[in-house]
Amino acid sequence: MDHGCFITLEGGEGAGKSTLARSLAERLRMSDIPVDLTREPGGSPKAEAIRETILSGRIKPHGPFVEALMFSAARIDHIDRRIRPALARGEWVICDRFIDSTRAYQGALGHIDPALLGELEQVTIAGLVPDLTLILDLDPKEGLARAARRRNPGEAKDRFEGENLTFHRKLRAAYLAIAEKEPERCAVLDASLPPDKLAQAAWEVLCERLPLNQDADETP
Ligand code: T5A
Repeated sequence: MDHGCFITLEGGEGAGKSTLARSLAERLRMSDIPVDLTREPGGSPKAEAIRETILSGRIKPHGPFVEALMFSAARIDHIDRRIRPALARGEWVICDRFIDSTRAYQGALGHIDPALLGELEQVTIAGLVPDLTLILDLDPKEGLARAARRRNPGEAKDRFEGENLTFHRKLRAAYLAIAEKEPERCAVLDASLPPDKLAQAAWEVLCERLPLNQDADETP
């Protein structure tokens, strides 16, 4: 293959995206597929600096559109410096969060005009649409509990973990609406499954939808 596949993982707080991303990367590498595992916001030095600014909550007072601009600025650098070069080298890229996070958190929850956000998205990604997006669906109470258990003692909640349960319930609905609107790109996974079962379910989706030449029934 002369161009790698681009996979994104999406979902609410503590849904298990990072855990699943690591597991899928390991399994692809075992299949001799080179993988670049990355995340948003972040993934390149400049984007990581913007991540720190946004997640500290310093941008929150400026409102959701300014936050969307900041996420987009980080995304442009990440795409140019890391994602496109990796795909061009034939690597597969697994990205922990991408455009759907902006659509859900800033768009649906921040009530930004969808047409305006759509234009910003087009300028930002310039045609780089994921080949596959796995949406990890989980009761937000469970996701927030997982995120809380993982925090170090004394560590504060980040900008979005600090939002109330209603926010996180709406977020879950926003993700499911995206999946319903774009079923060819998105697959919803039951993130209440234990990590190994979730990884197997995700692997089966990869085998079904991407050019893997693997037997989907094979266990790791
Ligand atoms: N954001 C981001 C926007 O608002 N707009 C945007 O455009 C973008 C790109 C990023 C924040 O920025 C927002 C969204 C976010 O609020 P982040 O620190 O990257 O912040 O946070 P998250 O992406 O939410 O990642 P988390 O680290 O909170 O959660 P994950 O990655 O979903 O979960 P993970 O894998 O770290 O697991 C959490 C805990 O649960 C356990 C793990 O061991 C860990 O302790 N776990 C499981 N337990 C049971 N069953 C499973 N299947 C499990 N999988 C993991």
